[in-house]
Amino acid sequence: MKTFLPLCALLLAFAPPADPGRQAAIPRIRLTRLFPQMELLRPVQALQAPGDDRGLFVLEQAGRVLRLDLQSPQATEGVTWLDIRKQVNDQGNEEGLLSMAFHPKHRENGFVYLYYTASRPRRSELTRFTVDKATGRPDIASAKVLLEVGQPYANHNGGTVLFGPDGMLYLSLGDGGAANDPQGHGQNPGSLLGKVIRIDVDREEAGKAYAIPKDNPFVGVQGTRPEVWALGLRNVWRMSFDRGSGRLFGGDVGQNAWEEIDIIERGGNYGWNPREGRHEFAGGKPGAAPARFIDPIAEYGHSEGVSVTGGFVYRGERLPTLRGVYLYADYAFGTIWGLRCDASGCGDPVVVWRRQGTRSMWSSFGELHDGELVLCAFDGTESGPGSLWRIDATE
Ligand SMILES: [Ca+2]
Repeated sequence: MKTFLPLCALLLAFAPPADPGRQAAIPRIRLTRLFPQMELLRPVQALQAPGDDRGLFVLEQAGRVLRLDLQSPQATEGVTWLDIRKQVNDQGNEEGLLSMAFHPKHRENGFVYLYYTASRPRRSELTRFTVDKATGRPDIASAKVLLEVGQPYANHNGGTVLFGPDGMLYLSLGDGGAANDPQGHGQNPGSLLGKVIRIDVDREEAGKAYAIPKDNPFVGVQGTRPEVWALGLRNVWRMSFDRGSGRLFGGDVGQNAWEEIDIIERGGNYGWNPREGRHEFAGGKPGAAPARFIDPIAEYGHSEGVSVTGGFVYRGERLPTLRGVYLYADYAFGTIWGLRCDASGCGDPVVVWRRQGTRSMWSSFGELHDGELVLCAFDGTESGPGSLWRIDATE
């Protein structure tokens, strides 16, 4: 006992502060332009590379990746780090270069994974590029396609690619497009469409450029794809792992009436298309297989927005009252909400920012190494310029 108590005190002193609980207050936020002199075209993601605290990598939907120097905030342009505009098909509003993820051991192996749409035939590709040590940039000739998924229509291509705390690669794929999920992908575990998938890119198995993790939920189940991690998702455009709880938060874009936020779990079925949000979906397939659907942790109707952009749980140091709040936005209306979850559930979402005097359409959130959050915007028109913002203060 004599040695136990001081040890306890020591452990408590070093434990991270616990989340204050789902009912704790959520502050309003203030946003400030990042790189105000810079004009970007359809920025869809902003992220940092392991070991590079100074660089901010920004994806332009047409197929360019720029590296911006955070120590040169008045710069007028970024350095083109990778240009795959020739490989990318960005004809449709939801087509193009959609997401990128650095391998957790990127500093050693130089691997970076890009998710984009391509044409002839219309498809989504997940491709690995390797950074050339001499130039510090990915070599186009190093491209290795890991996965190709046929896309029946131009819309609903997902998609976020990212690594989980387990070292596995996760990718969200939309239901294939059109409306009402006409081919029934959402509920079909034999298709990769309408899913979040999980693969092991550090190993390969016969016939694949990756391996199937043994604990994926459909391993060994006939008529299914073993890559599937979660199903019943219409079009998860943005998802992120909370570095505090390890949970995967996704924003699933709705069709007629409801936008939703989900905590995406192993084997979870999120209801599309028998359900949209927490509601029965009138256009759903009759006779859809009975299943236990997981309800969203938050939803909003189409009077408040029409296309959800999933964000991040704030885990930065600079804004203590925002710690533990999951932030997400509506792309078209520009509203930003905050939401707190704890072990027993989630509280009600609170509007933390409303568009006034700007035309920002939020395409994406990004999390910096220090936990601070940035946002990518299209500035009022879908073809026009875009901008970067950071969450600067709370009120
Ligand atoms: Ca759902």
